[in-house]
Amino acid sequence: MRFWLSIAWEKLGSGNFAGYNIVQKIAFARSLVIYEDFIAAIGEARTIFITAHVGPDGDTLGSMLGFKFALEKACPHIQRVDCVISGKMPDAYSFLPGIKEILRMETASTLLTQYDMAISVDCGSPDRLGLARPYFEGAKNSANIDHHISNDRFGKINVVETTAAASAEVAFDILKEMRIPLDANIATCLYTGIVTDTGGFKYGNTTAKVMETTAALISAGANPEYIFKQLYEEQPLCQVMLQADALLHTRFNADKTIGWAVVTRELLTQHGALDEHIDGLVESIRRIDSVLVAVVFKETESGITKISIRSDTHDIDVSAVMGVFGGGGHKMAAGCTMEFSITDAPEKLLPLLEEKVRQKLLVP
Ligand SMILES: [Mn+2]
Repeated sequence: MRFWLSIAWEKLGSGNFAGYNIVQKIAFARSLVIYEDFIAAIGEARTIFITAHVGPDGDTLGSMLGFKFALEKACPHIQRVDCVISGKMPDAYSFLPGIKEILRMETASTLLTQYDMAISVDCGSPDRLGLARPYFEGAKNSANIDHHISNDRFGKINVVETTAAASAEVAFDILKEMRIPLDANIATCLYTGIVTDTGGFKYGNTTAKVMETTAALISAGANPEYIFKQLYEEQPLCQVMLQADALLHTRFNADKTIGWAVVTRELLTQHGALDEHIDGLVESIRRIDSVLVAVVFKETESGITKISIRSDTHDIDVSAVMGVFGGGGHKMAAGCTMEFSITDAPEKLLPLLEEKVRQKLLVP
């Protein structure tokens, strides 16, 4: 431990870390120690299972595939790397290289009964692994690679960097430490993870380190114009119309500091839209000048309600409110699943948000 800390200290003094603030430097020094455990575990593994949370996003898929490409390319001792998710796969990321090789738990028929090593990326809690959970827990060794503040350290090895903007940034740091050279495929996947989790480099998590990482990814072959177009400029008509409809019916509290939209199954059917087409709606509500907290309530197929929530200020921690209902995420972007119907869920959640907003407004 001491040995690694001294190496970390030396590296930090080397001038390669100009973009790091002090919190990031300390986090990096601590991470180096954990990276060693991870790298040693990879060295011993012949079969690897990579999984992530249900309802994967750009960071989830980009990090999974980035790892897959890197391990296959640089670790000849590894015989197979299976990327598997539970539940539906969104269409929006079909441009990612290797995306077709991601298996779905529901239909995968070639999985091993036990893997040497399971890696979970971008997932804060084992509950969110869905059907992949027994494979993660049954593997001989496991690593939990993530950046969510609410992460409950469920792996045997936990590389959880809460100062990182994206799991793809954590993946980049690990690959750098493993001295695996990047190529265009790895870079495209990791770039996608970072661009999606920083909202296109707009959120407060867009640090100098993020920009340095991004620069390295572009140098390695990621094409920002192409990736941006695939992510943001190719929305299906049903998505635009669904969101226009939901936005038109957005409701507000008295002083319009809380805005919420309700998406029922009926509304989705009316527009011929799928659950994934709701992505981005909560940001549209957050963008309204008076809004401090934006919420989207989505009725799920099983009749319970999923919440997606955003805070417009560092002073309101919506991840804590989601924790009350068993959810979590980041301070300014979080979510949960409520065991209430789409009509009851707002009544349960909104008073708690009202209280949070009042507390914030009372402080000068
Ligand atoms: Mn993420």
